Amino acid sequence: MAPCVLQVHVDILDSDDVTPVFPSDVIRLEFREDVAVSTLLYVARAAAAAHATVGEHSTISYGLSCEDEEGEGETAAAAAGGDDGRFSVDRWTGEVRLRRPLDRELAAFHRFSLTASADNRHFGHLSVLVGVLDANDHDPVFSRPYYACHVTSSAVGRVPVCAVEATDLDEGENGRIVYFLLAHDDDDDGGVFRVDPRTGAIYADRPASGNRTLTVVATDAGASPRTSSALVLVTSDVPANVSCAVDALEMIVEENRPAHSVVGTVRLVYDDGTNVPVTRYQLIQDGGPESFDVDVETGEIVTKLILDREQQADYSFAVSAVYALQGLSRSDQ
Ligand SMILES: [Ca+2]
Ligand SMILES: [Ca+2]
Ligand SMILES: [Ca+2]
Repeated sequence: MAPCVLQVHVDILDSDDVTPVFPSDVIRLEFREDVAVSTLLYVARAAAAAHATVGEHSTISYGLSCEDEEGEGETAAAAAGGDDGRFSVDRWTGEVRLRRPLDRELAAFHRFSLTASADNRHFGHLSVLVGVLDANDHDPVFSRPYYACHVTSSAVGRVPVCAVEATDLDEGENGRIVYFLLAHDDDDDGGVFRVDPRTGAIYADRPASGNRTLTVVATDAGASPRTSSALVLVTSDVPANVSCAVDALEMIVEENRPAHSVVGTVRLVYDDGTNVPVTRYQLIQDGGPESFDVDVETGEIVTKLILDREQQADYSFAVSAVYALQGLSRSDQ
């Protein structure tokens, strides 16, 4: 019998002939940490291998896998998403999307690998490096909810009476803190205290008596600044000096003005010129008809009747003020 000869033709393709090729080995991307989940980050495009037969190896599918810290090798758990599922790639379109939020304060850098394959056996690789840029997503945080400050007579000027401190986890201007004191509508500090906007040190420009509460604010320098505040409880052993200040020691009023015409106002002030909170003013007239009156709350002095210069040209009287100071009630004339 004649031998049956079967001619077999074998094409040997090395892996280069069937492995899809990315345009480069590595690509670097950068996104702000507040980029929305589902955002399209990148579209992978691998070219079919040169010798791939149309209809056989022309359909490329993509996959995504984590790389380890050093970027060497790949973990086996890969197909669905890289970096604990933070990123995903569409198997057929190559669209890479964000699946979980970025957070620069936790990870400023991510790395994963895209794969492309036409036969599910030979894979082309693309390393993707994602840099995470800062967004201003943290408020300044004070080291304490409130601070205690004690003022002495000598602690004036260049020596800070205390210091506050706030930190901000953001980067650059988003984390640079500026301090300022909040002005209270009802305070009469008259600018006694100031805070160094950069260091948070608090200074008293004048001896300040009495206890008070300041509000210190920390704001970051981001484009949309974020702020927080803390209380500063100030105690003082500076004795309060109280003195009378009269708008005009010599008040002049024209004769024949109707009753209840305003003559002037008396005030009681501290040494620094701020008003003493007076609870009651009282007018003391020695003898004669009572020609004047004082508003018990405002210290405003008014006439009680029509004055006649020919009858009496000068009047003299005293005003007493009752005020509370450090728990004591005092009366000054
Ligand atoms: Ca963040
Ligand atoms: Ca911030
Ligand atoms: Ca941030």
